[in-house]
Formats: sequence, C-alpha cells, structure tokens
Amino acid sequence: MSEDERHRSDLLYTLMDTYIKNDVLSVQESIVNHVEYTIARSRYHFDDFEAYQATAYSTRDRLIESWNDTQQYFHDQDPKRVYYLSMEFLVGRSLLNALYNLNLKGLYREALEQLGYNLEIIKERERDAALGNGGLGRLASCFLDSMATENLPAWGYGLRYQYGMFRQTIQDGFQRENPDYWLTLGNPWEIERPNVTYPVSFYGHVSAREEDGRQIFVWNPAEQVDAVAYDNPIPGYRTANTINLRLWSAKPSREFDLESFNSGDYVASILEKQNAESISSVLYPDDRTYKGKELRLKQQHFFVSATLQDILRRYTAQHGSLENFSDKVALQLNDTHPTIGIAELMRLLMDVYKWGWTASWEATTKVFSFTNHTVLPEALEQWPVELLQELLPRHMQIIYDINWRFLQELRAKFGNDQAREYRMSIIQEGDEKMVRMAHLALVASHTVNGVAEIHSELIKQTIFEDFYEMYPKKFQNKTNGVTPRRWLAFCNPPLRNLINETLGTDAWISRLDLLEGLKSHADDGEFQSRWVEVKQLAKAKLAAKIKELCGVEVSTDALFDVQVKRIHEYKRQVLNILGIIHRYDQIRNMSEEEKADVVPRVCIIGGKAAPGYELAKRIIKLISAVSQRVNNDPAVGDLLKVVFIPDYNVSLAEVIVPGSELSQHISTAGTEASGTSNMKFAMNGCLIIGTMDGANVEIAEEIGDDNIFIFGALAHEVPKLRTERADLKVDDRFAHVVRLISSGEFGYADFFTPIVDAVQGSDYYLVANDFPAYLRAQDAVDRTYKNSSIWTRMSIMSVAGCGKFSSDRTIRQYATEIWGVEPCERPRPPNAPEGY
Ligand code: GPQ
Repeated sequence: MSEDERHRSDLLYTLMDTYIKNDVLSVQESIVNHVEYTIARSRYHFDDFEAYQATAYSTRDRLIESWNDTQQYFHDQDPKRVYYLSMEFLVGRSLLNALYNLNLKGLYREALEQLGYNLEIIKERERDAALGNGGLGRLASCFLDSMATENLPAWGYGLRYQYGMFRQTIQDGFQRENPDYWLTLGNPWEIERPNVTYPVSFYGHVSAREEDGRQIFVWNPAEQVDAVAYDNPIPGYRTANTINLRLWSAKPSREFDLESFNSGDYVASILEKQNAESISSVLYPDDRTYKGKELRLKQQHFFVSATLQDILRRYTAQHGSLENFSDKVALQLNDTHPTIGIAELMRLLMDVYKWGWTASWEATTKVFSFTNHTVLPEALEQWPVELLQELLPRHMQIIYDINWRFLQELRAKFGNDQAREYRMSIIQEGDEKMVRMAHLALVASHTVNGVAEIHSELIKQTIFEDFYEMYPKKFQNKTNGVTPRRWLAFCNPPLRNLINETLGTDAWISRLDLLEGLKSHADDGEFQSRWVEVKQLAKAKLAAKIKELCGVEVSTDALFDVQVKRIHEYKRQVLNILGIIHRYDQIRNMSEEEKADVVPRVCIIGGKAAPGYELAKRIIKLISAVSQRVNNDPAVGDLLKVVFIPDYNVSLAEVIVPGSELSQHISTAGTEASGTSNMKFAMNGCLIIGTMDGANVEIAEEIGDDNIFIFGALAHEVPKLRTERADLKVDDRFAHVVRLISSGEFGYADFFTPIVDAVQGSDYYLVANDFPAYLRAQDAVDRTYKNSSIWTRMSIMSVAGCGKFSSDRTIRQYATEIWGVEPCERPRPPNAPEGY
C-alpha cells in the first residue's frame, strides 16, 4: 500500500467505519449540539431533563451507526433470520442500558460531569417504556437483549402503543388507574420510518375469480389503515451488533377511501379517518385474562399484517422472489396473541403471491413456532366466529379450510372419534361458535414450547393433552431466563464489582455459569462481610425509595421481605397478607421479653391489578388497610412494617430486586408457568420462599434445596386437594386471621367479604391448605436470618447457582433447537476503539 493509499484508507476508516468519535470532548460536543439543535435549548442553560434528552440523542447517534452497520452486515451475509412476534415488550428505561452495552458509560459520566451534570441523576428523568403487562412482556425484552448479545440475525416486532401500561396510584388504599402517555415529551430511542408504511385492511367481503385456470380469492376490504414503522435499536453487550425492535403505529390511510371525501362532508370524512389511530393507541391492561374485544382483535391483525408484509417485502427485495423463504425465516409467536398471523401469511402467499394451498401451507408450517405461557384456562384466547367473519372474512375462510384439513388428518390417525374431534377442532361448537387460537397455533406450528420444565410437562398432560398425543414431537421446553446485564450487572454495581474482584474477571456478565466460581468463597468470613455490606447498600437505596413513595421510614436492620408482581388470585398475595396479619397478631400479644427475640421485618408488596379485576383490587385495599393498622400500632414499632409500593414497573424493580433479602413466589403449585422475577431476585442474593411451581423447581435444583425455603402442596396433589377442600380441617391460626378481617379489625369488613369468601369457600387456590406450611417456612426464615453467616452463605450460593437462568442460555436453545439460526457477528472495524 502506498503512503497515499494508506492515508486514504485511514480516512475511509475514520469517516466511514467509525464516523462518531468517542472521547470526552467529542461526546460533550455531541450532547451540546443536541441541546442546541435537536431540542433547541440554549447551550448555556439547560436543566436536568434537557440534559437527559440531549444525552439520549447523543447515545442514539451511536446506536444508529451500529444499527446501520449491523443491518448491512446481515444483508451481505444473508443468514437465516428469526423474527420474534410479541404484542408486548416491557422495555423499561434505555439510557444506561445502551451506554453500558456500548461500553460508553464511563465516558459519558465524565463528559457530563465536566458539563456540570450527574449521569446518575439525569438518568432518572427517563420515562419507562411500559409496552407490556408483566412477565410475558418483560421476557420479550430480555430475549431481545440476549438475541443482540448472542449475535443472532434477529428482529423483534410489536406495537407502538401511545398509552403504555396504566400508572397506578393509591388513594385511601384503593388502586386508581391513570393514563401513561409516555410519548408526550418525545421518545429519543425511536426512529420514525415514514417511508416504511403498509396498508392493513379490515371488514368487507370476499369474491372469487378464475385466473390461469385457478380460483383466486379477492378480499374487498371496507376499511384500511396505514401501519408506520418505528425502529428501536437494541444493542448487544460486548459485540458490535445492534438489532432492531420494529414497532407499528396506526395512521389514517393515505389513499384508501378517497371517494368518500367527495361526498360533500369533507370535515366529517377527515374526522372519521382520524379514528384509525385508535388501533395502536392503548395496551390492554388485562394480564392472562382474555376479553373478546373487537379492538384487541384489530390490534392483533394490524400488528401481524404489517409485520408479515414487511418481512415478505424485505425478503423479496433482497432475493428477487420468495424462493427458499421458509428455509431462511423463522417466526416465533409469543403466546397466541399473534396467531391470526398464520391465516394472514396463508392469505398473502395464496392471494397476493399466487401460491397454491399446498405450497403455502408447507411454508407456513415450516416458519411458525409458538410459546405457551400459562395453563390457566381463562387466558386461552377464543374469538367469536361471527366477529372474525365480519372483521377478517378471508381469514375466516382460510381458518375453516385449515380446520377441514386438520379434521381429515385427525380421522386418518384416530378413526371416527367424535368426542376427540369436538375437543380438538379449531372451531368450538356451541351457541356462539368460537375460534380457538391455541388450536390454530398448535396445528400450524412446527414446535410448541412451555417456559419451565414443570410447565412444559403440564401442558402435555392438561390443556394440550390431545395435541400431545397427535404431535408428540412438536412439544419442547425452553426454561425462561433473564438478562444478567439489566438484572444484575447494571442494576447492582456494588455486587457486580465484588463479583468481578472475586472472580478476577467480568466475563460472567455474558457467560453466567462462571458465577459458579463464587461457591468456593461462600464460607469465607471476610468475603461474607463484604457481601453483607453490598446488600446493606442496596437496602439503603430501597429504604430511601420507600420513604419517597410511601412516606414510611423503615429500618435497614430489618429483614426486607418482598412480593412484587401482578396481583392475581393464583399468585396468592392473600397468603402473604394472611401471614402478615398472623405475625402482627403475635407481636402485639407478646411480652417485651418475647419481643426482644423477634426478627424485625419490612414486608413490601407491589403490583398492578387489571382495572376490571374486582377481587384483585380488593386485595390491594386489604394490603393497604393492614399496613395502616400495623405501621401505626405503637405495640409493634420497628418489629413489623408493611408497605405497598405504588406503580410497580421495570425501573422500580431495578431498585427493589437488589435491595431485597427474601422474596415470595408462592403461587399454588401448577399455576405459575415459570416466573422470571424469582430468577432476578436469586441472582441478586435474595433468598426465595416459594412453592414447587414454575421455575422455582429448577432454581431449587440449581442452587440446592437447602438454599431456598420451599413449602406447600405439590402440583400433582392439587387436583385431589381441591375436591377435598370442603372437608379440610382448617388450621386455627388461619381461621383466626380470616376472622380478624371479617370482624372489621382493619375496617372495610364488607368490602373484604369476597376475599374472605374466596378462601373460606371453594378456596380454588388452596390458601388454607398451604397456610400452616407457609408459616413453618416463615419460621425457618426467621431462625436462619438470626444466623448471619448461614444466611449469607445461602445468599452467596443463590447467586453462584444462577448460571442457568440467563436468557442468553434460553436464546441459544431457541436458536438451535427451534429456529435453526446461527450467530452472525459483525466484525469490529480494524483499530476500532474499545467497545465500538
Ligand atoms: N404471563 Cl399467558 C404473563 O405475564 N402474561 C400472560 O398473559 C401470560 C403469562 C407470564 C407467566 O404468568 C409467567 O409465569 C412467565 O414467567 C411469563 O409469562 C414469561 O413466560
């Protein structure tokens, strides 16, 4: 290479490969530029929020560069791609996550400091992107992080709701719901793509015509809406890859229906068109409860139709045709919510691309796979045939055709078995015919998976028993995981540093099994005291948060006992609160001498109830009422505090999880598919009290039975216990605490009657059955906590045994065992700065 050429290639490198410079001055320049030119504030005078915005835009520039280069690399390499289709992504905040993943955190902290701003303070000004309800949505976000980190050629697809998860406030102890208009002050993390727009159709009728001797169906829709793409870059950790989360927003169609404007009423026509935007306006706050709302079905179709059009368009743009499409694309359905996409793909292939049924079906069944997240029957989606017929007439035809062929297959395999056909048909017969979306997903997917070992076994024995008999090879398990970046390394820096120092490396952050190396330090006294110090720091942060949000002063000498998750009967917050009442009643009746022996506790509960879930809302009120009583009883003092933390969300969890010492995962065995917060808590050295349910089973296996407080009935015992519940001789303590509630000890006796009736009546979730075992387990907790060295050992062993619960592991298993996709890592540019 000549001097000149070398010079040119250097230039090419600086200009074309790393256009953005990463040194303190360049970063400051970039931030100040954004203050001045993006948000149009004076560079001499901007507040913390504006500093946050400018920092976010500056970070986004770097993400975009990495995003562009990664997408170009994927295009050039042309590997098989995977698309994760989910109606929910519970993203949380993005700033710190992006800076850490780009390895720019230190640089930005310093750059900001010199400008007079504190990164720790300004990062708090970011609003959570709460485009999900709970575990299912957060899992999708952890998966994106891991797919980027594992260098998979993957994209996520979802909806850009204008109103995310509602904001919960507590007034007089009652939940109130407020809209979460998270986009009001702008969203620096998204890139609007007005040129990536697809029409999505609804209603109308289907006609048929002959074409080349074949019957072609034509859907003549009556309504059309445009889907506009918004791209959200997802950076991987310690890789130059940045993948994409593409979210769709509904806009009035640009072309459709122009004639109506000539009808004379121009203004009315504009207003009517404006309604189109409502399709992507709101996230349904119902979690695991299916409600047959037309708008929800519209959202589902809007989402999958835009997504599939986009995938097919991008594929044909690159390959010239759809040839080999099914070898080069995998589509994962996150629960049944995107299942209408099966009919939509069939429609697109047959009606638009003019493939025949056989080829279309072959391709469709080769690309789709499906994850189930619950065995609770109330979550199984079923849409009225009548509604589908009206909203998506062509899809309903296709579903009937799929079902007809499926029933043929069934007969061929099992002979004439009417009862079986009735159970398995995609169409449920009855007064109101329904389409069973899970059956459609099962028939058309090459694989179905549960989300923890016990759950994957249960779906084979219960809700999908018939399908397991018919397609045993389709069934797999993929135990959930969480990203160890957000849920350990980034949310708990003191623990991260201690682990780094102890293991002599930070490689565990992307290879979580390396945490095993902590085991040999579990009994080391000096290490233990540093471990305790780290926990105390996190507890102090949580205590400050509790003071800020609940106005309650709590002692960091007390045991911090936490249950945070959506409020559901099956999750048994009621068991927790009954246990708290029992504890309270004991303490207030103790002598001073006895009190001296009590381990002080702070019981922390948080979570949202679906706005229409009356009983769940009453449970929140009960928790508040108990906390009012307990916290103000001078006989109790610091021995027991009860707080309900309002508006539990991702960023609160990032404070709560590290600061907890005991966390409760106490669902009736067989009801919680997996749980993922159990993994987050364990990873942060918090001990678990829990039932043999969901991922608790595997956590116990990994960290060892003696490092976890397990209690309660087992999943296989539950059905029988339910039938015998009426004959159960209930524990006296149980009867007593329930009586305290119904007799008005906490006020609102009438309001709490449905809760009392539920646990005294059929007690479907077996609260009474498990109550004595629960109290025993809580006693064991108290006893253990008194011995700091044993407790700390258990805490260390929990973290050390958590390697399996990284979503990196989960994603690798999906990639090899379900999707058949391989990593595609973009090489770093030569001489690229560290972290580029
Ligand atoms: N899950 Cl079906 C949700 O958060 N929402 C839902 O609608 C359904 C399931 C959860 C499930 O309850 C947890 O046990 C899982 O850990 C989580 O999905 C992710 O798989």
